[in-house]
Amino acid sequence: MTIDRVELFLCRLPLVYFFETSFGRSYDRTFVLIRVEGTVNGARHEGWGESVAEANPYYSSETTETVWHIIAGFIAPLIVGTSFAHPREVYPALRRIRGHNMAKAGVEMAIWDLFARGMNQPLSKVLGGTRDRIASGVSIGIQDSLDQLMSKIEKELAAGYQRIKIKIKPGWDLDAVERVRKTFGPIPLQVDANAAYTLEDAALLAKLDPYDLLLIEQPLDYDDVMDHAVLQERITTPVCLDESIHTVRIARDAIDAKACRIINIKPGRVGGHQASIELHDLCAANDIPVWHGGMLESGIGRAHNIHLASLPNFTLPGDIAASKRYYEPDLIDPPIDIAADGTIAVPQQPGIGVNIVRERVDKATLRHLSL
Ligand code: OSB
Ligand code: MG
Repeated sequence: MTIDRVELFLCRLPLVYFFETSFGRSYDRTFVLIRVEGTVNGARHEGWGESVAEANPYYSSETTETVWHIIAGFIAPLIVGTSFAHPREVYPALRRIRGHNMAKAGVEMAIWDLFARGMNQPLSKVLGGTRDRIASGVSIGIQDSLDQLMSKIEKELAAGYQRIKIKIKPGWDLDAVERVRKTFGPIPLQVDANAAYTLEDAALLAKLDPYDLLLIEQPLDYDDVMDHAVLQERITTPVCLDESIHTVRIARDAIDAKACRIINIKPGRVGGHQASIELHDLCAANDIPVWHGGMLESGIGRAHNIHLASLPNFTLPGDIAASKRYYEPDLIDPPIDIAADGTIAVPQQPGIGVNIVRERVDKATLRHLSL
């Protein structure tokens, strides 16, 4: 496989419903799409990826502008004109560039799509996926009131989603969880703090223990492992790390330190599909269940996530939901939807297996670059 073009699209789409985490509320999403062109076994193909960096450096230090800078200035020059026997070689080829996993992942994942299209196989097969449907859950942001939160949860349960995740922060935690349990009983429920607490809050977080949560996601800081290990000793709710797991090596350290019992995999955070497969395998070997996170992706990134989540150790429902919860219309047609049993079908067409509507991409594009 030889890559001969990398194209960048800086896009913005309004969200169907605002999304609020412990670091703020968003009404739209700005992201970079990556299109690659090249030759696989003598035939020309394209591939698409989506970088999950946001306009601001709040979830991660990367932003859409750093992604643009790093891809245009450093990744594309290493990729354009280069031949790879397999997309698993791409991430190691970028080793000289430290960090910037969201930039690397956007390009690496586009190359996996290109390769899978060239092999005439769904991406899931090429990644080693073993199921044709994935279990879907929803991530529900902080609302203006608990009543509003209850009505959102009611709607998502009625749609069939297999588990509910609510965002928490100091002041929007115990009361919210208590109210959800009182209203909905023993539904599969988990919480995500996006690093809003410190070890000083251990006693408060222990008060969540009786609510039988599936997990608490990233209670402490984004660069912390060891405080999470201390916290896990003080609470019975399983700790799940998101932000802290930037690399497979940090995951190994976190598992060894007993800093988490569950890991959330987002390919954008760890550098793409290859690093995600390695993280998935490491977790499987250590009896750490994994689930697939989400970053409010458009249908392009969402399709990649669905293929990756078809690997066997993704045993908990992921944050991969129907397109209509996020964007209307989505950049793909037909949009991604869930079945009544709360599962999503893995697309069976070659590559990511969804139809990208170019007019919609063009309409959402603020800036374009071809390298
Ligand atoms: O922490 O999982 C997170 C969205 C943006 C940034 C971080 C997170 C999230 C979500 C949304 O929880 C998951 C989704 O529905 O895509
Ligand atoms: Mg999270």
